[in-house]
Amino acid sequence: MKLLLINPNSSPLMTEGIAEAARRVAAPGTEIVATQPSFGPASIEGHYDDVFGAAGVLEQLRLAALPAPDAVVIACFGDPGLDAAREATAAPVLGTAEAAFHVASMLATGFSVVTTMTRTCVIAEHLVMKYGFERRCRGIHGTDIPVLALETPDEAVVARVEAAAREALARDRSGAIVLGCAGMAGLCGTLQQRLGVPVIDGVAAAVKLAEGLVGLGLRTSKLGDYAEPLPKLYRGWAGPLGW
Ligand code: 2AL
Repeated sequence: MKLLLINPNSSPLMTEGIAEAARRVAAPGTEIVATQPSFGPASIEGHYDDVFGAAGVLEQLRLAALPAPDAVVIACFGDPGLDAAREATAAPVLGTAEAAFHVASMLATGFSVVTTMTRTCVIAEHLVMKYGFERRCRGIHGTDIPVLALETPDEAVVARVEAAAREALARDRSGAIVLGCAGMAGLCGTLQQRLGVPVIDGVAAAVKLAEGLVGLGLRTSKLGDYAEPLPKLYRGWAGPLGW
């Protein structure tokens, strides 16, 4: 199967790291095609960045239409453009946060999220509420590590995430840690080894869930709000993105 992995930020180096993490867990028959938008922010660290990241996801989804991917993963913890992408294709589309929350909930009664900039915590909080995980998510913790510092993480960065995770596990009485940034994908194995609890990277979780959905022959419902967008004129720079 062809899995389109879209990094919604415009950093090719981060795309490479995320793609590597995805390929480590992908089944032999899964081809990971990784890409990032041609425009927009180098990292997504707030609501403003998120809007442009979402538009970039749709740009890449439109460009990848032929041959159509069998599944799509949006590799950013804010899940930018997830609902819109589900309108734009019938292939299953998975978000990083959404996939991580589902997987964490099957491994522990409660989980904590450890993320990047503290200001992004509210974005994760909104997603917890949107997806209905309020009863399972016991805390969301910022580390104030900039997203781009995760492109080439040194031991100081890993130690900061580890310390935040340890504090979260104790303070929240959680049994699992969800990594709150796609850029943390490469740290997952090390952190799990050091913490001794399940550590969930949403990118890997989304890849495996996508393979599962494709294996089950399931596609996105086109009944209701995930039906194709209504055709209309898109003006200005967004012209080519109109349906
Ligand atoms: C992210 C992410 O996953 N990619 C990005 O650019 N920003 N999320 C985050 N919480 O910082």
